[in-house]
Amino acid sequence: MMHASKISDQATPTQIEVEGVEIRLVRLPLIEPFETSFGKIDSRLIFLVSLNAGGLKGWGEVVASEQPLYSYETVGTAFHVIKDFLAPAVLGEPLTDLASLAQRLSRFRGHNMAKAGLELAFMNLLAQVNKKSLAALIGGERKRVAVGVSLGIQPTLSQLLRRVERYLDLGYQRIKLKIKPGWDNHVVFEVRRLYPNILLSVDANSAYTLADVDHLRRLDDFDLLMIEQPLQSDDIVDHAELQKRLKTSLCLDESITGQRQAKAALDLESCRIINIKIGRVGGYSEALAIHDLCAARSIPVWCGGMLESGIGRAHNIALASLHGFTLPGDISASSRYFERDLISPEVTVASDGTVTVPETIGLGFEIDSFFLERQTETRVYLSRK
Ligand code: OSB
Ligand code: MG
Repeated sequence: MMHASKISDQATPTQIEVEGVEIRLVRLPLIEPFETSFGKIDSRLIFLVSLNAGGLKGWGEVVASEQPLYSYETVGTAFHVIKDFLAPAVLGEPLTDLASLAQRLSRFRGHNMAKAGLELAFMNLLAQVNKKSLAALIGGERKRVAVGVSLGIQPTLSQLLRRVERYLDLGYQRIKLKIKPGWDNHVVFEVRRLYPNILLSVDANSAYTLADVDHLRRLDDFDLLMIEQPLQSDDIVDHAELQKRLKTSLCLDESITGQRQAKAALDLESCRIINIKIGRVGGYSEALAIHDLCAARSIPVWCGGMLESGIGRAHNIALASLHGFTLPGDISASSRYFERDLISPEVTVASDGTVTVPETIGLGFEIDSFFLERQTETRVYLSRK
């Protein structure tokens, strides 16, 4: 297949002997609180994983939050699972490719975000070994990726409208509004009234049930690009029923925890669009498989975000460079969330609403080690026994 991502043909098979795994928790304050239907945060405890091998260091990020609200995983569960199970598995026999890593982690059930942190760090290592950019390593074709912004629930409508205006002025190609009961139809109505032609979507983060179908159907009046994850976080069946009764396309986020769920959702017609988050699906291997599955069925995908630091953001940019990512991703500039990021240069969004895909070897960004050390709250180094 000409356009399939490269899961297995990563240049020459290499033997990578991981000598150490570092886990680091880094606190980054947010420039303003971020509120969704499940809660509100003021800062992000960024979970970094790095792998040392042959004088190289590969960086990954675990996107879990501090509280089990978006998913059952937390910074605490990922810390435990990586330290006690995943890192020892990686520190055993040498690894050859992404598939060998995925295979080794697959015996542990669940904990996708923890697994993804290791896959990200490993792919950053592999990119350096093969002297390629992350995007080139996975077969990404785009030089720039289209981006949109996700706007949290605001205390007032006028505060939301100011933010919509600000991000449109900055060039963002799509506005996504977080919604919940009591902050939905009237808000979407106002935004659509003021901006009749923008790409507009909403994300409910599972705030409704099928009993709300008549309420949700009113969203059909607003020509939305999609309604993201309206129903329960593990549901595929009710979404299929809802999709039948809506004109607007549904997009699944939380429910798609791997390629099996993606296939089931497409077979059942539970959605017409899929949001791919590397962390939620357990890493590159599953993300690439879902991309390829959707591409084969002409289902558009886009790259979701989890308020990542620049390290996770760099991986998202690489992923979104694959040809099937035809809708703007939740990949904002570093400055949309943070006063200062952990990487240099920071991620910036051009006035045409795109982010440039780095072509340099590895991550494509330098780690700002001074700032990284200053913000580090916890650091654990695990090495071969
Ligand atoms: O549902 O896409 C989501 C943030 C945290 C948890 C879940 C979600 C989000 C976002 C923000 O929408 C995406 C981003 O800008 O990183
Ligand atoms: Mg979402």
